[in-house]
Amino acid sequence: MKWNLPVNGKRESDIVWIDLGDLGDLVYPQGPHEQWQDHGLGLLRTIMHQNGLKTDIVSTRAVTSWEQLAPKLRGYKMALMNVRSYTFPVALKAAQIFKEINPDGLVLAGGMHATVAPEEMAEAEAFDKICQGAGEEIILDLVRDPESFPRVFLGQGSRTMADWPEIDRELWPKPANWKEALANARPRRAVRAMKLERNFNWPMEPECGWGPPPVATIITSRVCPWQCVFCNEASYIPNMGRRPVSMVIDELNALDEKYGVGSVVIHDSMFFQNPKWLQEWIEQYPRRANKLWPYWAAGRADTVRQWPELFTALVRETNWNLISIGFESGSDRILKLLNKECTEEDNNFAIDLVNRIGDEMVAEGKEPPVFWSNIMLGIPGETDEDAFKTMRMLKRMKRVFPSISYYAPYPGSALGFQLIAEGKSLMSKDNYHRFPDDEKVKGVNYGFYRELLAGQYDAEVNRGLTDEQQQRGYEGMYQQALVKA
Ligand code: B12
Ligand code: SF4
Repeated sequence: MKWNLPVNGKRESDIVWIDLGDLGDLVYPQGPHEQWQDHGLGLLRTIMHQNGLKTDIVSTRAVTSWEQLAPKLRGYKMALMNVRSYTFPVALKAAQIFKEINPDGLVLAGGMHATVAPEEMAEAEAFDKICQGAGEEIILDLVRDPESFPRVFLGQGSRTMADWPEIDRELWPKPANWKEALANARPRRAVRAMKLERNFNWPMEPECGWGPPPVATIITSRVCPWQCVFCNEASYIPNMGRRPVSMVIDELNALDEKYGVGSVVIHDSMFFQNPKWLQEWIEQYPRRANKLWPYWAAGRADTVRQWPELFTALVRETNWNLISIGFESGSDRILKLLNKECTEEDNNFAIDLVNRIGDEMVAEGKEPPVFWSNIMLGIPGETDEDAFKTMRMLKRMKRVFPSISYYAPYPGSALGFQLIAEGKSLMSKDNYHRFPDDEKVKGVNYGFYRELLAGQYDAEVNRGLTDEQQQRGYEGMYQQALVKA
């Protein structure tokens, strides 16, 4: 039998992890975020390797066509994958290819999509075992004896993240080898692959404009307790103790000593929760971390307003310099509809506070904090005036990276389930995959939003704003800020 090497090196096992994402994302990525590594895969693969279950890795992101993927999967007895709704189409195709060339092979799948849409997974014959929920406490038993599990079953997570091992980052996929890219892609793309390989900093992650490379992504908490109707992950991820501050710092220091760390991305859905933990972070991070690395992390406007001193101390003392806030909308009507539990006033409070802290820091000769501002447009029920208010809110922010997306009805969320049930979702199972400007819900006038982002309604948006605010977001800038969602 002809054995093709997996993307990242020698074949060492008859079990393969298939890392999922759009074809080519690790060859000639469209944007930085597609290059980020999967902590679910990293965690489970680390647990397996530490317990003697060696695996190989193949990534759909490191090839540019299905024809390239197929030979890399030949000869394996088992494939594992972490399926999210946005990777479901890729997962399905990869599983089907795997089964075609390894008819006796088994595909074991878990992840968010398996958790929230198990019936969609079960419909596809290619998935032999489907694990809903967390997998860290069952992965070893599952791989050793898959037949002892029913086809669809509930996994088991750790009680606390303190029980998770540090991810062995060398188990993450590498960016594509440029020579392989040259053999398979057009020369210009191979040049991009070469640049990517050089700048990726594997097994750390690449720079994405948020902070200096190499970037360390980490997760300190697992679940956000709020219930926004477009997200509400608390309804499908069980609560779990946060990783102790000391473990987070030890891990960053160890990564720094081994690979070097330039900046940190804290991938928690909600970093700014649990004041006791945050207070400890303020006390320990500046003292114990090898360096006060700047970091990206997420918060909410209402809690910024509730705990302004804590927030200010985090920004000033721990170098939280990229503050992701899910503002979503600048209109109370829409915020209510989303069950965001934040008001226009909360949003304005957070904006004014960060603007002020930024001005003070500039005056002190320091780097000011910047918002990563999550905004949704095209929410069912949104009026033109609601959308103008949202854009107006964005223009109040002095220093901001806007991250704008059209609302996407993901399964798992209350509003997503409702729109799917009403037949209004345009996100079909073969098109969960999102592009920034595609249309996601029936009845939404996307033409209006495209024009809005292109600056055609600037006169309405600028109403009531100061001259300085009006200058912000030059024509077309918000259009470029539209992200894949
Ligand atoms: C970090 C993160 C990101 C990062 C990095 C993603 C990456 N490369 O992994 C970034 C910022 C890029 C991102 C982007 C997006 N994300 Co995101 N993201 C997360 C977040 C906050 C953490 C993911 C994580 O690492 N969790 C920790 C690991 C350990 O958990 P896990 O991967 O789920 O794996 C566990 C289980 O699922 C299970 N498991 C997994 N695989 C397997 C396999 C087997 C065999 C078994 C047995 C078990 C098993 O065991 C693991 C250990 O417990 C989650 C929310 C969350 N709290 O999980 C959202 C989340 C996954 N993202 C989501 C969404 C919607 C998006 C976006 C579309 C958002 C947007 N609107 O732009 C984009 C899409 C990006 C793209 N490529 O197109 C949704 C997915 C919803 C769904 N139904 O799938 C989530 C759940 C957030 C939410 N509540 O809406 N995201
Ligand atoms: S949108 Fe943000 S605040 Fe709301 S539930 Fe999701 S992570 Fe939590």
